[in-house]
Parts: sequence; structure tokens; C-alpha cells
Amino acid sequence: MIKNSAYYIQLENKFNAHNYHPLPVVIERGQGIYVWDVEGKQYYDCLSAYSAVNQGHCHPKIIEALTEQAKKLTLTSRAFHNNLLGEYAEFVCDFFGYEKLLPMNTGVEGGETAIKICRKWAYEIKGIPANEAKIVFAKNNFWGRTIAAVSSSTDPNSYTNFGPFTPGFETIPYNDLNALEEILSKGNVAGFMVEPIQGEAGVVVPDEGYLSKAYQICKKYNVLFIADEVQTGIARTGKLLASDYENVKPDILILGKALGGGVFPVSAVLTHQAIMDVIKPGEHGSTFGGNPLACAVAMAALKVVKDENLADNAFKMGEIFRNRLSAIASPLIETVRGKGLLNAAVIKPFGDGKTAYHICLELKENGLLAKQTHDHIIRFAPPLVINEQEVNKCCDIIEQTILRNSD
Ligand code: IF1
Repeated sequence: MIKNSAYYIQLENKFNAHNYHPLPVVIERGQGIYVWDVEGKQYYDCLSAYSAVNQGHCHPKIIEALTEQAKKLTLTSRAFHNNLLGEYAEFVCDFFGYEKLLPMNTGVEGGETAIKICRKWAYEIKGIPANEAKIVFAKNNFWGRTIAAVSSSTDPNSYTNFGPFTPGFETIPYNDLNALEEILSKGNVAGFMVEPIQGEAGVVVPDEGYLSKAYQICKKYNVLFIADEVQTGIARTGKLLASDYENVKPDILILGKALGGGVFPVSAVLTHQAIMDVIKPGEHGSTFGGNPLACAVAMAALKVVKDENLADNAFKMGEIFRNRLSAIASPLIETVRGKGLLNAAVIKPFGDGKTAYHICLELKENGLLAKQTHDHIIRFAPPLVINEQEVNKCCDIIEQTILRNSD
């Protein structure tokens, strides 16, 4: 039996749920911005596991933290204290400027936790009548796959046949301050949960000032501003948080993905003491939330972000990237948008039924891995450790591939 890519793909198809349609590539090894398939072919990783591998694949300092802690203690549950959770919570609170942290694992658990804290705050502090609290989301949001997450979704692919849905969720157009003002003025709103840049929607960047004005409108109606920075956080957009571009300090901040350095699921909800204290012992938690292994990995992951100035690098490399892509002389590219190293190219519909997926297939053949979101948008999000020479190499591949498909 030759264990080549075809072998692994058929095995996966045979025993694994078909809940994804991956590119036909089987990755075996990763280091920095590169991954290698089972045939030994090298690729530039321009997805970073949807921004979970910001520090680069298998960063030595993160792997060292993982392996050293794994030899000592991996999990205690919160039934007992462990010697890392306190230091971790202090470290992360200082890193982002908050008073309190609630540790979870996946990004969607972070979202669920933020909503539970927000609702409880609404009943016990704001005084909204029991079970009347509303949470407002932006249309085309994406914050995960749980029933609550898909209950706020406006994408039929996310919610169809998963009902009945969580009540109390409202959606308004993204980047629309009048819609926000209107719905908050109706009352009984506990929180507004929003991505500073909508990732899955196709790297949709709102107008300058949207976040800060949205925050002000929330303050006017005593509504909590909840920033979902699971994908935009941890230096991805060229600032530590995308909220930093407008000096917005979210009432509740949700982090995930690269908080775990791409090696371990780590998420966190950060907020002010007065808000976090609505959660009393036994009212929320998780088996792995705050485990010592996650704490060790996440502290190493954040130290890498700081020590290697990943936000500044993402800012500079992102400018080169967008300038190069915008300069590609092809009618195929409708627009290039993004911030830092969270970028996307909107591809004009082809004549012959081809979609952005076909471009991604050719990019793969040319040694670069990227994935389309929806049929016509290709997201490019390499690890933030990428250097200028490597960015230009990636752009060379993208340019050649686009031009080869431009009649
Ligand atoms: C999939 C998308 C990206 C997220 C934001 C919370 C979460 C995500 C802004 C939940 C997760 C992942 C999930 C993964 C693919 C990927 C994705 F295409 F689905 F939408 F990145 F854009 N908030 N996004 O982007 O975090 O629970 O997954 O740890 O489900 O297909 P999670």
C-alpha cells in the first residue's frame, strides 16, 4: 500500500464526516510559513488555519512550552487550583488591559460565554426583565457552529435544518450605524456582538469610524459592546486587536485561534470586574477551560507576538501584499481588501462556470495554499512571521496564477 495523498484522502472520505470540502492536498509537516505534503512538496501556507497559526507552524518557543508543560501537568479541571491559571489570567489581562478573564477552549465557546455573561449582566445589573434580553448581531456574521452561533447566522449554509433556534437574537446590516441606533432605541438590548472585520463574510472591512461610533451608540443605550476578535485579534490585522485601529476598548473581548499559537485550542473572554462578577461559582465552566497546558502554550504564544513584533510585521507585510495584488493587471480581480495580513481578493465570475475554488486549485499546483470563502472571494492570511521576500514570492505565484486565468 503506497501511503500517498490519494491513500490518505480516500481513507478520510471513508471514515470521516464529509463536513468539509478540502483542497486535494495532504499536509504532513509545517514549519513557519511553510507546509509540506506527503509527497514532500512545499507550499506557502496562506490560510494559517483561518488565522490560528499567526506565529507560524510549530514555533519552537511554543512547542517548547507545550512539551515542557506536557511532561509535568496537563489537566486538573477547575475543581482544584493549578499553579498556572492565576499567572496566565494576570498575564493575559495585563497584555490586553482588562481586569478579568474567563478561560475556555474554542472560539465559539468564547462567543457562548460572552453571550451568557452579557445576558446575566442585563438581568442583574441593567435590569432588563427576565428572559427579555436581546443580543444584536451583524448580518453575515460568523462566530462558530453551535446552535446559538447558527441561530444568529444569516447564512443558510450555517443554519438550514438546525432549528429550532435560540430566541432573543436580532440581526442588522453590518457597517450600518442607523440600523444599530434604531434597534437599540427599542430597548431591552443587552449586547451588540460584532467582528471588527467580518472574516467568513469575505474579509469585509467596515467604514473608518464604524467601530468607534457603534461603541458610542452602545454606551448611549447602556448596551455592552462585544468584540469577536477570534479571527482579527492576536496581531492578525496589523494591530494587537483590530479594535485598536479605532481605539475602541470592547466591554467584552473574545479571543481564540492564535491565542493557542496554533498548537492548542485556547479561547478567552476578557471584561471588567463589574461585568465578570455576575458569574458566580458553578454558573459556567468547561472541563478543559483554564487547563495548565493551555495556559503555558497561550503565554508562550502571546510572548512570541510581542517579542517578534508580529503586529508591526503584519501591518508592513500587509501593505506590500495589497499593493502587489492591486497592481495585477487582470480583469479577474474585482477588488483587494483587508488590513494587516487578513486580506481577500474578490474574483469576478468567470465565463465558463469556474469559481475561486479553481484558482485555489491552481495556486496549490503552483505551491501556495489558500481557500475561497463563498464562491468568489479568496482569503489570503499567511502566518504573521512572513518576511518581505516571502510575501513577494507569494504575490509572484498569485500574479502568475491570476494572469494565466485571465483571457
Ligand atoms: C469552520 C469560517 C473563518 C471565527 C470568528 C468565532 C469563530 C470563528 C470570527 C469560532 C471560526 C473558523 C471555523 C471554521 C472555519 C473558520 C472560519 F470560515 F468558518 F468562518 F475563520 F472565517 N469567531 N472560524 O472566524 O471559533 O469555535 O472554530 O474555534 O467552522 O469551518 P472556533
